[in-house]
Amino acid sequence: MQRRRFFAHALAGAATLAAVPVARAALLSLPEPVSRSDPATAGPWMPPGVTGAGRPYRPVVTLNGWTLPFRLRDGVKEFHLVAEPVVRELAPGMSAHLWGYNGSSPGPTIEVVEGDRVRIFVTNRLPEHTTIHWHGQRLPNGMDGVGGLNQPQIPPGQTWVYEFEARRPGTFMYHPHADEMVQMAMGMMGLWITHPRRPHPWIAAVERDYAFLINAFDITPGARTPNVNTMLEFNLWAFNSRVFPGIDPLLARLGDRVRVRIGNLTMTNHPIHLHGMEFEVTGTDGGPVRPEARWPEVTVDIAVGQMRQIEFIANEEGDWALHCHKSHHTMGPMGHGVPTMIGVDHRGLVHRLQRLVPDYMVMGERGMADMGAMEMPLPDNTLPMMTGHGPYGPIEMGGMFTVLKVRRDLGADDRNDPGWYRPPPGTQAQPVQAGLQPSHGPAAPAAPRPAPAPAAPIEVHHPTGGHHGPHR
Ligand SMILES: [Cu+2]
Repeated sequence: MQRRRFFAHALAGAATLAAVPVARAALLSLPEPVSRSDPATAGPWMPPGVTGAGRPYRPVVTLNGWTLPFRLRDGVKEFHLVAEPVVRELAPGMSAHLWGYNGSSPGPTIEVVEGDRVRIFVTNRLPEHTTIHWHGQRLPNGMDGVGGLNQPQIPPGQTWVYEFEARRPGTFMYHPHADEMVQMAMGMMGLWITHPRRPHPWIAAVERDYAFLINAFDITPGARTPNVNTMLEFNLWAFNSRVFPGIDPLLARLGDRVRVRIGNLTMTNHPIHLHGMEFEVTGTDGGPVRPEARWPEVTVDIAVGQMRQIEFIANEEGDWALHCHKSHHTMGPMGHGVPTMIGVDHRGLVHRLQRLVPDYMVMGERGMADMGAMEMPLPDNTLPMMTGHGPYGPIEMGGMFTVLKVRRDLGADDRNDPGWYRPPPGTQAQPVQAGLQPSHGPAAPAAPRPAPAPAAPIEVHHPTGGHHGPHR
């Protein structure tokens, strides 16, 4: 009892001072750490029987991620994060040896309500020291997590505790502020969502609330561990440490108001582009944006270290692309040194080269679209440059790309992938039929023209015929 009381006192003191190590005796009372390595999107998590200090909220869905359960003790929400090496499947066919939290990279999402008192235990199971910085939060300076500045770094094997009040509603993140370049290149980061305590004039109620972090890795084809010194030449562009086609789709019922919270922890900016509907930026890591300060967009550039919260009404049915608009960021690993081969005549060269390099193949003499369908010899544990199949063939993407699926027949909160969209007849691009004339073309020339040769019958391909059934 005395030990426990001492522990409580230590924590009460800590709340006004700084992150502190947890005494060995107190480890017994730590919340059991919860771990999850499954890369599938977990359903939204609501604390059983607890809504915290605030009103019930609509929980967020972390794309290919999950929300960390907490323990409520004396009115404080207690979380336990474990910084540790993890194995993350980036997409089917490739796993990476990363660092993360509680079995996954990114770590689990922390989801609380404005005004909640939050206590986070951090156990360091990495081979080197770490800290956690709570990006965007109002908190006591000693809880800000900058190693050397606000606290000593947390040595391997120790558990430290942070405690503060979640003062502002909004979209935030957490990441180390210790050996940052290495630890973030290895995948250490997570989301933090603070829901408003009461109806907020600048925060709309939404039917769907999604969140993900943008991250990037440089993993040599065939290897599993990121190169941690890379500054610009990353080759795996990810949402929540997943690359297309490993990124789950976002689902919405026709008419839903949808919020997507996106944070960027890479080394470059990412213009995130949504097809089909325009959106507004309704919040940043600085908090909700006043409605009169918003404007419509279809692309939002997210700079390094920024978070953007976009919202739209999903009132157009279909499968709408959601992706980074930097075309290299929707590609898998590629050789930047490959020369442009468009127009080069390779005839007679290939078999001579293959005597020297057995795997040699001609690439790109007609553009690179062929690569989307190509079975190339790749090292083990390596993703192709362009991949992913849709109902009409290769999607020719490979990085920061996913699909927003808007459906009329989806139930409220239904999270089952409805498969690919089938456009109603007459609403899809299709090949032109032979003999078809433009209906509003220019006036016919006065000069006589030679009679056209009889047109050969042209087979009309109806793209809907290629439907491959629901995609899982
Ligand atoms: Cu990008």
